[in-house]
Amino acid sequence: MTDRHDAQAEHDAEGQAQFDALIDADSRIEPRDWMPAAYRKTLLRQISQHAHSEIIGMQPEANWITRAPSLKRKSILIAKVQDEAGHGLYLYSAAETLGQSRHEMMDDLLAGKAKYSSIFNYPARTWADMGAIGWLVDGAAICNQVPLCRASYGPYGRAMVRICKEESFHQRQGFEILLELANGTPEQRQMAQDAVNRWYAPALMMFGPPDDESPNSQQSMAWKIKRFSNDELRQRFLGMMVEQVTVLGLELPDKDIRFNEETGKWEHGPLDWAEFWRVIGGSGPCNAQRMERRRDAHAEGAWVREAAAAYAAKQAARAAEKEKAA
Ligand code: FAQ
Repeated sequence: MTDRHDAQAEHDAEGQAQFDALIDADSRIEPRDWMPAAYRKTLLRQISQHAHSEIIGMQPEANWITRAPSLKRKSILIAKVQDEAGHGLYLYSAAETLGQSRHEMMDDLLAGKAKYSSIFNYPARTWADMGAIGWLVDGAAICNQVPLCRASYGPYGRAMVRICKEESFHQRQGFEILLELANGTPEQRQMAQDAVNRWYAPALMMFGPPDDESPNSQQSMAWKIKRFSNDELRQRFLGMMVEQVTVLGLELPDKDIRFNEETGKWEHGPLDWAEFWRVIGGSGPCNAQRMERRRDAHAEGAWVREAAAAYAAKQAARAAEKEKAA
């Protein structure tokens, strides 16, 4: 018993040393490598939350597919929503390499145990919201996710490369929707400004709580999962939006935005963090609706999962028979 215990302790110490060396060298941890249990848990938490966000995030835009103003807009929006489904799948696959099945992750989401991004609990009221979501929400997503391409866990970083390429297209399509509306009739312009007004603060809050209220940031940065803090990325995003909004000819609904010459950082006005925690806690404007729709979609898709499982079982049985005969 003691020998086994000693051998395990020695194995863990060696594993930890190798892990530390890989992190120090800015190298990658791969699924079969030894990793601390807390590193695995943090990754599973972040990657599964991220996957759930992509899947729930399909809803505000899917809501507008049937009402898109032209065939061209409709096909672009369908493609974008499909991309989000694909992002969810890459991310569930990356998370599965850490030892939890997609099935279990989905059960946690449906049971209300797993989080997804706060931003997807806000309603998409008009067509201009498709522009604001693309420009602000996908813009914030890219800003947060480009550094994740260098995340220390290999499968996560690699999934993020493709996701970021697609998010970049998403942001441009959102910007272009707003640009067209901003240069349209006074009503269209007002609709664009109204959408920007409603999505601005929730998009800033997507980056997570302020650094001094972010319990996970420090350790995640030490493990090189996160490369920048929540506030650093929020400030970087704000700087990008300040420039781009001038091209749109619209305004960000924040009188307090300023560039602080001393710190070299962009600053914004106060954000309603009580609202943020309320939304995360399940009491945002659309939480109940989003979860109900997800549960319905899951139930409606049961026959597809059953058919796929039956097909896979048939294939496996056929392959086994072939092997036996050979
Ligand atoms: N919403 O200690 P921290 C997209 C939670 S994808 C909900 O700072 P961390 C694409 C956090 O989980 C958008 N919960 O946490 C798209 C933690 O709770 P826990 C999703 C949030 O992990 C576009 C607690 O608060 N992106 O938009 C949020 O170090 C258009 C304390 O926070 C990602 O998931 C929030 N906004 O930093 C799709 C990116 N913020 O777990 C469709 C990857 C914080 O301890 C249409 N994730 N919390 O119970 C990350 O970069 C990080 O996880 C952060 C949070 C930065 C989100």
